[in-house]
Amino acid sequence: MAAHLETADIQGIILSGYGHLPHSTYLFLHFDDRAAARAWLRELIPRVTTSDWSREPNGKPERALNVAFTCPGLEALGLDAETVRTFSQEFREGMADPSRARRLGDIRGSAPDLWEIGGSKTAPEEQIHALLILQDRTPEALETHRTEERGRLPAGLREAVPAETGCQEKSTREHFGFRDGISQPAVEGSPNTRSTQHGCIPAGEFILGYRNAYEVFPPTPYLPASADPAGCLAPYPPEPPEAADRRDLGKNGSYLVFRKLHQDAAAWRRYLQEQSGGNEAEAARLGAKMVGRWPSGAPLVLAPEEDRPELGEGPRSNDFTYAGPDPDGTLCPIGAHIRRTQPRDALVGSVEESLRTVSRHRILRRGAPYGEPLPAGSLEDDGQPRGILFVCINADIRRQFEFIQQTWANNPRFGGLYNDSDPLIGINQERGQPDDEGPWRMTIPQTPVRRRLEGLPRFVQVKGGGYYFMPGIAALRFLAERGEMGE
Ligand code: N7H
Repeated sequence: MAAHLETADIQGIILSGYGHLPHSTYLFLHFDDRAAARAWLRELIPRVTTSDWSREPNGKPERALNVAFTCPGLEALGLDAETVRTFSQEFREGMADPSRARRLGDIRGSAPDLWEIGGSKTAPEEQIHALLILQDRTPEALETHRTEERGRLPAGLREAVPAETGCQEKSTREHFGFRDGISQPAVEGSPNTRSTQHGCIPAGEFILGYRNAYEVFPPTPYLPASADPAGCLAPYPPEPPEAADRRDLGKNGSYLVFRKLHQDAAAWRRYLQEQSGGNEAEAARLGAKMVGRWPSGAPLVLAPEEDRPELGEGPRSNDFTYAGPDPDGTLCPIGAHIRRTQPRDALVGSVEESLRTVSRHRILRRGAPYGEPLPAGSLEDDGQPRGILFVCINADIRRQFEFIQQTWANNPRFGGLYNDSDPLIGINQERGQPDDEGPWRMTIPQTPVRRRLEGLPRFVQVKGGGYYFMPGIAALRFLAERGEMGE
């Protein structure tokens, strides 16, 4: 039976992509003063959007506000070292840590020492402590919202780096020309979930305090009950026999991954043009083979020959598998971006085994494109910032986000391939990198002979990132009111 989710305690962005609020802004805050930070948080909590929309006038929030913290941010709020140690290692180390960067393939032009946000060269006084995400219906409403929230930042709190702004309207395409954000896991027990043909993913894959795909509770941060005399927090562990002396700081919270990913749209267009000898239809076909969907979102498995926009909309857009119709990747290449990042029933062994394994490596994607599109037809980079503000939610960063990036996207031998990489987010050729360090390729099975794309440029560059903890509402209150211990 699906677990009952405590929606009023779960931040709204965890269970909803807020499709009706496509305009988003990301404020990166630094706390200079602990008391000011706590006072700000206390005052912020009533405005935090939860997943309980039962009292919203039109059944949906008019605007959304969600908040998450880095590990230094929790320390700056006064969380003691012993409690901080109960958070996951990857969260404590942070995305810019050399061992995380190695796993993620954040090297050369994507290395954390070059980042604009959260990089390894960030001075202590510029460190990011909190991420405030605002979402609204229109750019004007977003501007008003941002001005209001900025006006509420007290002395002792400031923006560490410039804010980012994204837009994920249904009609807009990301910078390589594709519809994005189509496939999301269905979360068991969520009010917003429509189950897919393969059912739902257990809530504990995305929310701490519920059973996950291993049927156990995900690791969660905790603290001694003596630190929570008012009993704000849930018992830990979440089921009997409870340890009477511990409280669960993670309950109804999650981990949020942020990545600023620059897209070189001109390089993408040039590469497709070169590889197709200037034939537009062939360029579109190759682009679709690299993504696994056509620009409309129609999946290649269902529309192998040409784009069929009616298949890019609605439930059909996600109603497909690989093992039966396409075991060899003739319709959708095994190395295509969507097949690597969610291999569905075709990863290992039987269909059931594959689905079970894949269910342990899912993420809820919540990001949005940023920047103006490269003008139509242009093949030259105009130097403007554009890309995706990639945001995803998962209960276990290492087993979910990092695994997808490292073991599926960056893996040269993924799915029986040899020396290929994800054409969108893999470690491909950077400007000036000698050809013999390659081959940076992608295999497209087809008859009579397979096609090999060689010398794939690194179209996507990492410009920033961070690992955040997004607490439940009770835990937010705890952090604001009682977090100071052992001082
Ligand atoms: Fe990807 N793109 O816009 O071309 N992605 N992605 N992604 N991605 C997907 O199915 C893209 C990135 C996933 O369930 C689509 O929603 C770009 C990272 C996953 O079938 C398109 C960038 C990671 C899926 C893109 C980027 C992922 C997915 C098809 C970087 C994780 C769902 C639309 C700039 C580490 C797969 C859709 C499924 C789909 C694009 C990044 C993961 C069009 C440009 C970093 C899990």
